[in-house]
Formats: sequence, C-alpha cells, structure tokens
Amino acid sequence: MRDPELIHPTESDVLIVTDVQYDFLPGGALAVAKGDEVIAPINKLAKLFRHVVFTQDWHPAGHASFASSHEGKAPFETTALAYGTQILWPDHCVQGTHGAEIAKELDIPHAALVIRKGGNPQIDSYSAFVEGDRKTKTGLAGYLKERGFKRVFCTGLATDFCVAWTALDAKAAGFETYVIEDAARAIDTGGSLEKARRDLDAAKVRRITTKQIAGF
Ligand code: VGL
Ligand code: ZN
Repeated sequence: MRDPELIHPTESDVLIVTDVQYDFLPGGALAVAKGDEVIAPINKLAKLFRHVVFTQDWHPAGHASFASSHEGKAPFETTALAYGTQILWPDHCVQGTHGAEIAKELDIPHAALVIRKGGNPQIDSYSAFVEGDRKTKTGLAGYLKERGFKRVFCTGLATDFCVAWTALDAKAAGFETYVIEDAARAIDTGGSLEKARRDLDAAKVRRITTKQIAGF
C-alpha cells in the first residue's frame, strides 16, 4: 500500500549531500562527532533519489575563517570580519588536501554536480547557495531551477552549520525544503544546534527522518 504519509522521491526532487569530507569525519581537522554515521543512510537515500548534488567546503590556505589566520585567537572563538561575526575554526578543507576530499565511502556515482564553497580568502560560506557576506551567490539556485527541481532534501555535515544554512537558503530561493536529520550530524558549539533547529522551524524547513522516505 502507498502510505500517504511517506515521501516518494520523484523527478523534481534533489538530494543535497553536504560536506561529507575527511576533515569533518572522525580523525579529521574539524571532526564532527559521529560524522561517519551519515555515510550509510546517505548511501541508502541516494539509491532512492535520481538526482544528487554534492557540496564541498573548499578553502584556500590562510582562509579568514581559520583561527590560525588571527593572531591570539583559538578555534571556536569568534572575531569580527567585514560581513559580521565569524566563528573561527581549525584549519580545514584546504583546497587539494586529503582532508578536503569528499569521502570515498560515499557510493553515489550518479551525483551530477559538486558545488565548491568557501573559496574566497576573506569570506566563509556555510551555505551552498549564498556566501557569508549574504550577497555572493554560488549559482546553485539557478542550476536547481533550470533543472526543474521543486523539492530539496538536505543531508550531511554539519547539521547546525552547512546543512542548516544550505536548507535555509534553499527555502529562501523558493524550494520546498527538508532536512533529513538522521542523515546529518552536528558540531554543536555554543548552542548552535538548538539555534539551527529554531531557525529551520521558523523558516518552515521541514525536519524529517529517513523513516519518512518511501523505500528507505
Ligand atoms: C562547516 C564549519 C566550517 C560545515 C564548514 O560543513 O558545516 N562548518 N566550515
Ligand atoms: Zn569551512
């Protein structure tokens, strides 16, 4: 029986797999606790979605979001950058390094696009749609619209930063947007996970689990 409560992925749905890169996995430079637990559910989800897009955090060495770029600052402290308050991170996802590679354990040969973000030395970009200055667009909304996608399903790392910001911007760009929470894991620094959930709820991004996807 077709359960009307279940979501049946269609041709107008796209799965976004955010930043499943070695630096965010256990042993990585900015390891997300239990980050490796997203791989199995994402691989299973990817079999149910014809359309998949990867995002890849991709910073030049010396990036402004790195604590090491700011004298006297430690990771997880904040600083003022031109566009506002920036959380400072350990050096991570430096272009061309092993830590920046998308995990080979992902088995998604049909993924059609990789959006690289965070490439401007002065601007961070949690969102795969709009950079941290909240002005510069990556082109992802245009791609998804041109492909005729209507619903965007967000997974990956980290729930409270790149997944949440990507989902919020997907919704703002006019897509019906979902975060599949058990296919994501959080950094959770300074209340960031609570805040992300509140922001997602306020924006009417739907927080769901893999159980709600037909065939999972
Ligand atoms: C991310 C912090 C810094 C993420 C990326 O992928 O959530 N978080 N850069
Ligand atoms: Zn980053």
